[in-house]
Amino acid sequence: VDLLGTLRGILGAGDLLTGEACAPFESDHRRLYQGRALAVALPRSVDEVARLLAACNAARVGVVPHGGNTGYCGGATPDESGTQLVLSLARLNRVRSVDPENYSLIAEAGCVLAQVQRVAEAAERHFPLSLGSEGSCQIGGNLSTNAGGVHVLRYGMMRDLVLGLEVVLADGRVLPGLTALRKDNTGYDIRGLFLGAEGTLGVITAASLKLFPAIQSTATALAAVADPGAAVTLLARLRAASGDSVSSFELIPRIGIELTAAHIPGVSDPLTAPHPWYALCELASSRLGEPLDALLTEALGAAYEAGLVRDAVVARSGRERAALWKIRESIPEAQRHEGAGLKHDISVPVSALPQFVERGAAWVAAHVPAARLIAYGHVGDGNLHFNLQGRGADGPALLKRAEEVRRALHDLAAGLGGSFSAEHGIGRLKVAELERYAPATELALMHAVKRALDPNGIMNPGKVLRRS
Ligand code: 2HG
Ligand code: ZN
Repeated sequence: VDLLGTLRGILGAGDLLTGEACAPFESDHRRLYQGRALAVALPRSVDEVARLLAACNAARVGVVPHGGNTGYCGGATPDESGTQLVLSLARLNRVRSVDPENYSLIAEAGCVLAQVQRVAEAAERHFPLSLGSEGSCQIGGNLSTNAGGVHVLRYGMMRDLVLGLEVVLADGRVLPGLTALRKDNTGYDIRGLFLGAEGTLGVITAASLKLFPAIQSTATALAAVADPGAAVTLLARLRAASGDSVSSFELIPRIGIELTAAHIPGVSDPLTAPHPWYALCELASSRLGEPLDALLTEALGAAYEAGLVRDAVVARSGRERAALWKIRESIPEAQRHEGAGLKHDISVPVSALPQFVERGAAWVAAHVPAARLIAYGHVGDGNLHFNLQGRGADGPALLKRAEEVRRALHDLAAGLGGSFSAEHGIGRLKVAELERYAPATELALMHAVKRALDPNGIMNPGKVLRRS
């Protein structure tokens, strides 16, 4: 039987794309990967997803789940064979219910993250996952990659925000699990397997998510510091001094200010003199009228007296706050303007972060002197985007050295008890890295789980694990 004919019978008119129409689904947003799809399916119900997977499983056709396509590791791009079906969850995009008293809501996989944040806000609640691509990334992708972002230090990663999941298994069976329970000790954490699995075990179609009290007061500052060590010490002090109300703490290097000011309209250096490093700090509280500005100003003043902070600016309005965040959020875009570069998404214990930066920067200076280091990100989580940027014609030469640079930096992170993938996942890009750094026993268990849940190997083949 002709699979496309079967799929057409399952889906509504216009919900199966072929030929040219597949193009937007065949490459990642950075265009590092270019695949070719058999077709793109855009189901509108869980039942359609289930029937579609059953059909693909029977036909042994690979299925590549696809969300907002904002990933960094090629996890949502089909391979070059033209035989894989891309399964877009975009039309499964309803918030099914909100339960303010239970502090939870149920959202379908294709909901855009910002949409979920808005629905929570309308119910006087807060959904805390927040990242640069929140206007286009989708909940299914956030769940499948265990997304992080800028509030992890306070609320945890996506995995920590999940109460229940609804999943369609590779053979089309539906795993119903949209509970909204904080407590539920009933055997193995089967649902947990799908979080961070990048669609290699099944397709998440909906999730029951945790909400928090609405944020009523915030205070935001950009503090200049001498080095990442000072930033780490400042964070520890701020957490203690603020009743643990630090909700973001992001490291920005001088070059981050320079590149965003050069490329992004409206961005300028808010301080009078240049400094080597900056920390973007934010406090947040659910209490109305909490004097967080005063608290932050006082804590930064004390840190200045102690020689920890060199200068600082506290935002006095929503506009000033947005301007500070714009510097941080625009770094990836500014990097794109500068041409080719290498990205690394490492994490180490927060206490080891200064050492990582020092040793990593020394390695880059010694071995890749032409590259500019742009190390920035989520200090509070020990997670840095340790990126190397080429300059014009140097870009392609830098890309040729990706393997060597990756090895040095990932070995350095591993040596400090860290990870080569903090929040961007494995996708296609880091399959070999997982094989190298995961303990052999763990890798064997991953393959065993994969075989158990997807015996025909149809779910996102070649992502996370090598095809076996
Ligand atoms: C961020 O924190 C994203 O801005 C992207 O995770 C990081 O571009 C990057 O390397
Ligand atoms: Zn990040």
